[in-house]
Amino acid sequence: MSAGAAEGPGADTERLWRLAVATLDGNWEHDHTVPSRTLYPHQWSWDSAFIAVGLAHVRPDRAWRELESLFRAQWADGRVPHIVFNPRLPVGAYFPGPEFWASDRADGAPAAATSGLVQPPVHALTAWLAYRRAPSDAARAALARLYPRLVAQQRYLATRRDVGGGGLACVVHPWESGLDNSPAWDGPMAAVPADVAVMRAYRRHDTRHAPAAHRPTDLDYARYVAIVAGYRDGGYRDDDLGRRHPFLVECPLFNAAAGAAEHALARIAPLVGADPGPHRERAAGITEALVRRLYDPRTGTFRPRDLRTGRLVPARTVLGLAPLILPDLPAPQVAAVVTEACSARFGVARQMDRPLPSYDRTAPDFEPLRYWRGPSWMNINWLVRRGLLAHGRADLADGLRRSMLGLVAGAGCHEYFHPDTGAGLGSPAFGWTAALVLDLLAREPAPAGAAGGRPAV
Ligand code: 2M8
Repeated sequence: MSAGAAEGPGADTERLWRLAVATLDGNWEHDHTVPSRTLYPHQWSWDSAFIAVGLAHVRPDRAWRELESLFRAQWADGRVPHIVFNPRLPVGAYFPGPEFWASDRADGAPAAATSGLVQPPVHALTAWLAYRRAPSDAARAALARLYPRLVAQQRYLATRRDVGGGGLACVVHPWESGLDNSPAWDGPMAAVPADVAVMRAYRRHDTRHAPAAHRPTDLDYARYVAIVAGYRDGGYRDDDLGRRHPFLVECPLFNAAAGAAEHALARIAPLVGADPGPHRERAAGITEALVRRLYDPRTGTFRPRDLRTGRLVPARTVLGLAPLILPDLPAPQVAAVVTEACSARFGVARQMDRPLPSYDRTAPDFEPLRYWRGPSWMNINWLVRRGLLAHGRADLADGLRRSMLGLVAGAGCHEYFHPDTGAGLGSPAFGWTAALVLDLLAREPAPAGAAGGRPAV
C-alpha cells in the first residue's frame, strides 16, 4: 500500500483527482450516480448522499440533482427508500429487483419502484456540506426544497422506528445499517428463519460480478430475503414491528447519523427561514439516548442493541466508532472511542497510519476479504475522520486521510480494500470512493488544468 503516495500537491494528486472525476462521470445516469455499473446499477440512498459531497467539488448542479432525485422517491410516511430502481434497466439487473419489493402494492409508496427499507440518514449532513462547499442561489433553492423532506425523513425515524421507546431509531434489516454482513448482525440474524425456498426461486446477481468469498453467504441472503418478504407482506407497515418483526436492532452508526442530521438541520434551518431550535433539542436528545442505550462503560465501547433480547451485541465493529461524528458527544465517550480506534483492534501502534478495518482485526473471525467483516471502506473512514476533526484530533485525522488516499493511489476507486495489503476488492469504479477522495483532496491547492474545474480551497 502506498500510504504516502498522495501526499501534497503534485502529479499523483492530479492523477487521483482525474480518476475520481472520471469515475463519477462514468457512473452518472440521467439524474443520479450509480454506486457501480456492474454490482449496483440503480440508485442507493446513502451512496447518493456521499456522492453529493464529491459532486459539490466538481459538478455542484449534479450534487443537487442527485439528492433531489432520491428524495422524489420519498414515501408518504417520510421514509427514504434505500434503492430507487431505474426503470430503463432490464429485469434481473439486480437482485432483489423491483418485482420482489413490489412497492407499487404498498400504501404511500411513490410512483417510482423502490425498496421499502431505509439506510443511515447521512443526507442532511452531506446536503449541508455540499452547500458549504459551493454556495449559490441555486444551491440555496435546492436546500429549501430539500429541507421539509429531510425533516420528514427524521420524523419517520424518530417516531415510526423508535420501537424500543428509548429515543433511538431501530433498523429492521441488516441492509438498513449499510454494513450488510457485519459480525454485529450475526447474533440477531441467527434468530431469523432462512427462506431457502425463496432463494432457490431467484439467482443472486452479486456473485456474478464479485468472488463469492468476498460477499455475504447464501445463508445470509436466504435470511435477507426472508426478512424483506415478511415486511413486504405486512405492507411495509411499522405499527406492530415489536410484535412480529424478526430483526430489530438499534445501531450506533445509524443513530449517530440521525444525530448528525439534526445538527446539520440546525445549520440549514436559518438559511431557509426555519427555526433551528427544535433541531438542536433533538440532536441533544439523540446523543443522550445513544450514550444511555448503546454505550457500555465496562468495555468502553458503543455497540448495537438487539431489541429481541434487550442486550448489546458482543462484536466490536467499526459501527461503534461512528458516534464520534457527534459534536456534542461527551468527553468520556470521545476518549473511549479514540482509545478503541487507536487500539490493536482498529489501529496500528496507537496511530492512524492505516485505514480502519470494518471489524476488530484481533477477532478470530476477522475476514480481511469478506465485505463488511474486515475490509476497509472509504465512507466509514471518512465519517470517523470527520469525527476526529470535530473533537480536535487533527493529528489522527491527518494520518487517516493519508492512508485513505494511499488506498486509492495504490488500487484505484474500488468499493472496499484489503485492510492490510490495500488490494482493491469488490467493484472497481465505485461511486462513493471516488466522491470522498475528491473531498479529501480538495484541501490541497488545485493542480493546473485539472479535470472538473477543481476549486481552490
Ligand atoms: C451494499 O448493499 C446492497 C444492498 O443494499 C447489496 O449488497 O447488494 C452495501 O455495501 C450498502 O452499504 C451500499 O449502500 C450498497 C450499494 O453500494 O451495497
